[in-house]
Amino acid sequence: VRQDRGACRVATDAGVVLARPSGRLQHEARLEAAHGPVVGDWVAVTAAPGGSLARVHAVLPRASLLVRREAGGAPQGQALAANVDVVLVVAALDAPLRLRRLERSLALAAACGASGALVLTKADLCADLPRAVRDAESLGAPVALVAGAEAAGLAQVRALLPPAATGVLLGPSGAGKSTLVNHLLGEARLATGEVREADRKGRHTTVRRELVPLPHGALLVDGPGTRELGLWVGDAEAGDTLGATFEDLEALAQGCRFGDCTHAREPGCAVRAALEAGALEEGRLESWRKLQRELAYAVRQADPEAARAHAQRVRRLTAQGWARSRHKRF
Ligand SMILES: Nc1nc2c(ncn2[C@@H]2O[C@H](COP(=O)(O)OP(=O)(O)OP(=O)(O)O)[C@@H](O)[C@H]2O)c(=O)[nH]1
Ligand SMILES: [Mg+2]
Ligand SMILES: [Zn+2]
Repeated sequence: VRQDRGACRVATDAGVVLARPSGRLQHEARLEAAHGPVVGDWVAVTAAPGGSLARVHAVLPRASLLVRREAGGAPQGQALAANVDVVLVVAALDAPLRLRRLERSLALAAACGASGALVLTKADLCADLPRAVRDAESLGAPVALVAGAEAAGLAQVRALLPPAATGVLLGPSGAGKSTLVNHLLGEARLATGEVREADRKGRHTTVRRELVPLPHGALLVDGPGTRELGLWVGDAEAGDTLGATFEDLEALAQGCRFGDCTHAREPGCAVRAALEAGALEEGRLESWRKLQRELAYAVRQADPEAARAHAQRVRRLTAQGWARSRHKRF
């Protein structure tokens, strides 16, 4: 239910205990971070005699794993939470919505085998509410509109999180994630922080990921604000879809003359036709392309078989390229 430095908190039938992963688990987690226990995991744990830390021996198979690509350095996944049903993408309405970022977060949820929904907070501070809602709804995910502790908004969030479902809040610092949890709890249990007046950004108040049982029976994971969200997939089977976010574009592409249309210069391209007719925004098409590439890369990383096939293809193409350029030159 919570990750601390070097230890974790595990909910057991005897209450929440502090536990440390076994040597073997720690070793595996060093090799591949996602092997270690993360918030939302079911684990096998034994109590330790004499008040020392309990021991986590194994992580049970996961129904889903929310992972993002770690910023910078070698490409690797950072597990955010396990057994996630719904990702609640949180955005505050005291600043313009950044649709591309929301789109990316929804795509990450889909790639990790979870469903995605948008939670727009600070509706009380929004200058043009109808427009914000229209923009958010254009992304094809359910939208909840929250204004502080106002009951209607909280009911919308609860409707996205059925009892026994596990949700994760995903959004930048200052978006109001912890505030939302507190309102759902009906008490100020989690720390919240003021945003900076100048740019409405938060101050990274929440520093640990934590799973909170809500009174209506759902579980909700709060955590530090996330700015960069690189696509990654929890396991090879889960992710080969960008989900509902791009369903309209995928349907459009079905109308292209060629099955492998890249929507660049091919004749009979339905996607370009929609662009030219003004029915589709260039930025959205770019975002779709970029996320498709990122997803394909992430799937290859998760699936050694696919990675090998890709490497072979690249080698073959490069060899052909070499052969062709030699042919040209001599
Ligand atoms: N007016 C208004 N303010 C809100 C609302 N939700 C949150 N806030 C304020 O926004 C600020 C940031 O809220 P937090 O809940 O700490 O934000 P957070 O997303 O948890 O931020 P980090 O923990 O830093 O990632 C606080 O001052 C809240 O009181 C809302 O619906 N309306
Ligand atoms: Mg917080
Ligand atoms: Zn096309």
